[in-house]
Amino acid sequence: MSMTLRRLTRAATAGLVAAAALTAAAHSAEAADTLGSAAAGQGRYFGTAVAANHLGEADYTATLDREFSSVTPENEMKWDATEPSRGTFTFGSADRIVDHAQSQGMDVRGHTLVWHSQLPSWVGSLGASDLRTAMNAHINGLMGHYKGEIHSWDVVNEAFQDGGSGARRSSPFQDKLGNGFIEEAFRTARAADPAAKLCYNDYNTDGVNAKSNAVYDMVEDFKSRGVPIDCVGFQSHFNSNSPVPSDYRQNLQRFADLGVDVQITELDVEGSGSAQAADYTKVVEACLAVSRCTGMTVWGVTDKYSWRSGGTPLLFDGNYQEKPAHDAVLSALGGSGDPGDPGDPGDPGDGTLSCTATYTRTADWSSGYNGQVTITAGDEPISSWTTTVTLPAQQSVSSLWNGTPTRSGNVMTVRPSWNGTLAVGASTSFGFTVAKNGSDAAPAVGTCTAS
Ligand code: G2I
Repeated sequence: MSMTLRRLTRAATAGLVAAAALTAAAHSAEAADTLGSAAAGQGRYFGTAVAANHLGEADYTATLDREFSSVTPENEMKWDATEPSRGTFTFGSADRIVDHAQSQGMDVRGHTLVWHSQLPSWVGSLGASDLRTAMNAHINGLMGHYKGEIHSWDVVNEAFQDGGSGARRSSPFQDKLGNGFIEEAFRTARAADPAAKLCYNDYNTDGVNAKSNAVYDMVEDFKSRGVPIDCVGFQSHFNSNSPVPSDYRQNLQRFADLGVDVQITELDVEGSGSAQAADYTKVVEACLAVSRCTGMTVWGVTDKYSWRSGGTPLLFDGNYQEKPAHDAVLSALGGSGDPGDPGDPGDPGDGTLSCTATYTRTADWSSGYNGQVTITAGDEPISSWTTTVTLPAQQSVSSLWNGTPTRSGNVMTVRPSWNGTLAVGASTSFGFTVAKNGSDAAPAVGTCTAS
């Protein structure tokens, strides 16, 4: 789609997009049972990286549309995808993602304008002056095409070396244009789309270390000289070699204190089960503790398409089932989960065994009555239950069926006979015959305890 056509089309569909956004807002007010709606309740977005070639897969798209409020094209906006030869822009795959996101009322993060990787070879062969011109033309080409449609752009990605030196990474831009290429890219980007938040994005900068210190110094310098920068992206790719740092929140906060937003841009945590869930919780809690942490993006929808698929680092498994990490994130975001969705906080499968006991009088005559207590299992299957029936002082029980009583004074503790095992929400009951002995009062039924 041409630039002009893209803007015209966008204007024509603005009403539709607004309607979709309203639907999303209404949904979030109703029940925070998805990642996106729960995050919205905290004033944050919750996004995912998306690959255009999976959008035709029904389960992929259904999960994406249901759970996420922001998308980042995983590869489709990179230089090799968008300007494979000089001056020829190809936006087909990126447009598919942006159009899809807009049709669902989702925001879009732009990733990424100036990066040493996925860079077509023609860029590396240019001399300094040509390279500067080409870099600015590339920024203008992308940001112009999507002007007004991208909430945040990763203007420069991964420009610092790993390790202790805090030095810049070698790249055609660094090697030929020097440190000043980053500043120039940000200035060009501000002019190209003044509405977009301009981010510097990197990895292994998640805790306080030499690399994050170097980025910090750059941001501090930019802010002091008025170089336009609005946010810093922390990729947050974690595994056992690179765990969630203990000073993660503190690091986010010190950048925020420089006067920029912070965003978690490519989150994934290798692992499974409760350990993975606990790491995700730490990340979400750190972001929520920093008021300028405006949102989080996980680096993919499903484990099976992750760049680290062997490490199962995402929130949905290969069959799009919610993992414990999903439920932990939802819970940390203050969400409550869908009824019937095993594992969601407060919902079936959260591990809490429970039951209720309710009393009714089923028969009545002058000298006696029959009582019945119905036991109903809660959100988990149970294998046994216990409750008490306390009779008024004069009354006495002459018989009891479908339960095993133990008497202590006027208190009967009742356990199952044959009927201890109950499925989720299933009921059984026991009954008893009482001699009134002059008292017609009802017995008191105690709390039901399940095991
Ligand atoms: O490496 C993880 C991420 C680190 N930060 C920047 C991100 O842009 C980066 O994303 C990954 C994508 O998730 C991968 O999907 O970037 C990789 C390349 O640098 C992407 O991998 C590439 C493969 O290397 C190519 O062979 C493949 O053609 O994905 C391409 C498209 O599927």
